[in-house]
Amino acid sequence: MKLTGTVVAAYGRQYRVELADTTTLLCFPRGKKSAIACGDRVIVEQSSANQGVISSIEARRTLLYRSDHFKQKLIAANVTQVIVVVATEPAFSDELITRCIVAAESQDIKVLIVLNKCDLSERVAAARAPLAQYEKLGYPVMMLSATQDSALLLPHLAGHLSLLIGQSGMGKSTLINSLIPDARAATREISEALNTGKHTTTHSRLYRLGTAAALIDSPGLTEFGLQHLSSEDIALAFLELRPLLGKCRFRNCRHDREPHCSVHTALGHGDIDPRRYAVFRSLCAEIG
Ligand SMILES: Nc1nc2c(ncn2[C@@H]2O[C@H](COP(=O)(O)OP(=O)(O)OP(=O)(O)O)[C@@H](O)[C@H]2O)c(=O)[nH]1
Ligand SMILES: [Mg+2]
Ligand SMILES: [Zn+2]
Repeated sequence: MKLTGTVVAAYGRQYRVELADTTTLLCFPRGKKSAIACGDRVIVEQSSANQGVISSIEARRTLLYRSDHFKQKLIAANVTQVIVVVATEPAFSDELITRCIVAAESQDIKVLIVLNKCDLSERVAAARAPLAQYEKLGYPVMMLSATQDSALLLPHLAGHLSLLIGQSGMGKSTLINSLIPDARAATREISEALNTGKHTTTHSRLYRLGTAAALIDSPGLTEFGLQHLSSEDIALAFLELRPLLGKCRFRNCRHDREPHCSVHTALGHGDIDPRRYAVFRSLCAEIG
């Protein structure tokens, strides 16, 4: 029997697929090679009461993945909103935020930044300051505490498949548990008790929030390679560069040290944040 379902968890070569009646099947892909992501819509042939074989993947609306010289790693499919989760502690990386935004922009996905753990009030101001650059570009920044007022997020979730992404320890899984009471996602307390190491969440997992919203929790990022993007993709993913593209003297300007470069002029005028420009250059250098 052929059924349509949604991949709600992807671990190694096994996938948990949710069917229309909300039951789930443990599934394996047909054939050796598989590139299936959490959030994928798939056609499944049920092989037993609780198992099945994935025979095909439906066309994706969006696909997020990481890549370096050696490998690609799928993060999630069909996401319509990327929620970058940072926290008042531990410290977070500006560069990683921009990489998440670039990945989202390259797929035309909406971006929301959440500053979590705002209950640690003495740390809020320092953590908030570096986020102003993103707000200036038009990315909304929400300040909340997963343990106290996660409901503030609800109006932003309606109608979306949102991906929670960010470094380890920022509170992504805590947010999931607070928004979805029966989620039971493992959080740091649990992994410390079990001594399972630094990253608590080990694979992406989709959770439904009522019928009109869903969230994907993902493992903490330490790096986010974007080698699959072209230099044009990268430039277009920086909103502040978009109006400048095509205005340099050289058509193939790399906005590095070329004369009469519109990006350098804007940088000199303080119209572009030097930190963002630095990430732009490092992304370009990586695809070299
Ligand atoms: N004070 C405070 N602590 C929080 C809050 N949210 C999460 N934490 C704590 O932060 C730690 C990490 O939370 P997790 O939810 O496991 O973090 P994560 O982002 O899912 O981490 P990975 O799965 O490793 O990527 C836990 O000890 C949480 O209790 C918050 O709003 N306030
Ligand atoms: Mg987690
Ligand atoms: Zn230029």
